[in-house]
Amino acid sequence: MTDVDAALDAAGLTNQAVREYVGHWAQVLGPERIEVVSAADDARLIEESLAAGEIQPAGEGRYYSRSYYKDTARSEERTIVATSNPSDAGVYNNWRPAEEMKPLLVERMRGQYAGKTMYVIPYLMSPPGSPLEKYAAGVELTDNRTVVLHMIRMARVGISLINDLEDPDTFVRAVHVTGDLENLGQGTPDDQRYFVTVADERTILHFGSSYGGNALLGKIAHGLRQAAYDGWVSREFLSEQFMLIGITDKQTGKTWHICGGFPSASGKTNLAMMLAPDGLGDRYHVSFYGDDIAWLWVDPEDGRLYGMNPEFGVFGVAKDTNETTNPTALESVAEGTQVLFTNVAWNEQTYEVWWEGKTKNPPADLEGWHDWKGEKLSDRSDRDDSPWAHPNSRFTTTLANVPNVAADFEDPAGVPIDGIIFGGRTSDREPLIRAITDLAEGVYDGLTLGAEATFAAEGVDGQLRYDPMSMRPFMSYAEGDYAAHWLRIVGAAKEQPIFAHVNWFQKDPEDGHFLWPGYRDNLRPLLWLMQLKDGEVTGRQTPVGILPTEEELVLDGCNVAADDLATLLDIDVPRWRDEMGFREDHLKQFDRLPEAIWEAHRRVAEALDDLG
Ligand code: OXD
Ligand code: MN
Repeated sequence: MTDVDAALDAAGLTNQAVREYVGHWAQVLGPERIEVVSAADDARLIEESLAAGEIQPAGEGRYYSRSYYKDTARSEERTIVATSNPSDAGVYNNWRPAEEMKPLLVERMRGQYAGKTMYVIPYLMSPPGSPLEKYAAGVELTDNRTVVLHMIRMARVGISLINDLEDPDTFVRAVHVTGDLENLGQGTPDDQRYFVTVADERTILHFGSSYGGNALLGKIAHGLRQAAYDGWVSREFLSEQFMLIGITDKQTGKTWHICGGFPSASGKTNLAMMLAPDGLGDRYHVSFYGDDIAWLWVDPEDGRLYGMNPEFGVFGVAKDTNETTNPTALESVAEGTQVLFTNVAWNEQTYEVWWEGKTKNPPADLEGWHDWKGEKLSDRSDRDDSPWAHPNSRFTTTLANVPNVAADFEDPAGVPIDGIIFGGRTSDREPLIRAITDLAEGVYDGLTLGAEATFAAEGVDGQLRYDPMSMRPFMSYAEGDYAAHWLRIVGAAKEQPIFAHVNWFQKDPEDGHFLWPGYRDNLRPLLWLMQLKDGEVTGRQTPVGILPTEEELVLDGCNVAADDLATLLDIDVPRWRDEMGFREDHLKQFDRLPEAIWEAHRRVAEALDDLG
C-alpha cells in the first residue's frame, strides 16, 4: 500500500475533505501508487500511454484506442440511481435503496486497484466562476490512464480547481473501477457490472467498464444524473441532455440562443455543429456551445433563463460524420487537435482512421488496416461484411477545437436562452417545426418526445419509443417531480423562451426519400422560430402548435419540392389522434404528474377532436 499523504503532499492537494475521501478509498481499493492529475500532465500521460501500447498514434497530434469488444456502450440495465428515499423511484431511473447498493459496490471494488496506479482527477463541470460552480466540482478516482486522457478533454481538470473550493466539502465523489473486463459476464444473467449514482450522497460508484459513457464520470453520471438531482433538490437549476447553439444575424448584430434535446441517432451533434447554408451564410452565423449537456437556471438579477454547457469537450459518435453531415466535426479532429479516437478502424502504417460513412467506400487498399477489434482487414473472409468501425465509435476533442465555437463559450455567466427545442426521428406525422408558446404545453411536448424504435424487436409500428426530454437514460428522480421542477424553473423566468418540436426526418411513404434536406438547412426553421418569438412572423395555429406558412420560411437556395414542402408544413390529423392515445398511456405511468401537464394534454386532444 502506498503512502497516501505523501502522494497528496507531493501533488500539493490541500483540500482536507478531498484528502480524506482519497484516503478512505485508497484503503478500499488498495492501489500501488497514487497520482493526482492536472490538464498540464496531458502530454506526459500521452507519452506514457503510447509507450504502454494503451493508445496508438493516429497522425500528428491524434491518438487511437480500442476498448474491450464487449465494452463499447452505456449499459442502461446496469445503471442505477440509489438514494435513501423510496419516493425518488421513477419509471426510468432503476431506483434502488442506497443502503443496499453501497455495500455491494464496496465489496465488488475492494482490492481492485492492487498493483495499479490510482489516478485522482479533480475536475469542474462548469467554467470557473459559474453561478452553479458549487454543483460542478468533483474528484474522480480511476485505475485507467485512457479514462484520464478522456477526462482531461471532457472536463476542466486541475488541482487548483479543488483546492480552492468555497465549501471544501462540496464535491462529487466519483469512483471508477475498470474491473476484469474479460470476466464480467457483460449482457448475461451473471453480469457483474454496476453503474450506481448515490444521488443523495453525491457519490458515484461505477464498476466494470472503461467505455466513456460508463467511465468518464464527470460527463454523464455527474453532469447529467447527479446534476439533475442536485438541481431539483436545491430548486436552482435543470440539467438536461441538450445541445446549445447561438445564431447571430450579422445585419442587426442580434444573437439568439437555442438549446434542445434529441434522442440518440436524431442528429444532435450535427445540429449543434451546423454551419449556415450557403444561401444564408452572408447574413447568419451559427456558433457552437455544446452538443450534449446544458444546465439551465434563472438569473435572479435580470430574471432571464440562462444556459451553459458544463463540459469542456465533445465525445462525438464517429459513424456517418463526413463533409456533408458535419464538416465542423472533421475540422475539430484534424491534426494537432490532440483528439482521441475510440473503436474506429485504424491503419498501423499510415496512422489513418476510418469509420462507416466517413467516405462512401472504405479505403480500397487494405494494407495496414485493422478493424475496431484489431483484426487485420486483409485477413477477413469475403463473406464477412461486419463494419470496420464499431457503430458507437467515438472521437473525443475539446470544445476549443470546434471551428465555430462561440467566442463566449467559457463565459461563466452562461447565455440567455431564447428557444428550447425537441426533436426525434419520426418518418411521418411530425411537421418540420411546430412552435409552442405555452409553458405547460412546451414541457408536455418534451415529456412526450420520442423517436421511432431503431430495432424491430423494441418497437411497435407507428409508435414512438418515448424518451422524455431525451433524458430517459439519465433520469435521476421521479418523472412527475421532474415535470413539476421544469414548470417551476422555466416558469420563474420573466421572459419566457419559446418551445418548438422539430423533425428533419419525414419521409415520402411511397419511395422513402427524405422530404427535407436537413443538415445546414435546419437553420431555416430555427430562424423562423426566432422571428416568431420576436413577433416578425405569425405562422398558422394548429392544435399541436404554430406552423410556418410557406411564405414565412426563408428558402433561398434550398431545394424542396412543392408537394414535399406542403407535407412538411402540415399535420396528419388521424395519425395525431392515434398518437394522443399512446401519449396518454405513456404519461399515466408517472406518479405526481402535475395537473398543468394533464390539462395541456387534454387541450391538445380536444383541439384535434374539434377539427371534426
Ligand atoms: C450518450 C453520450 O451516451 O453522449 O448519450 O455519449
Ligand atoms: Mn448524450
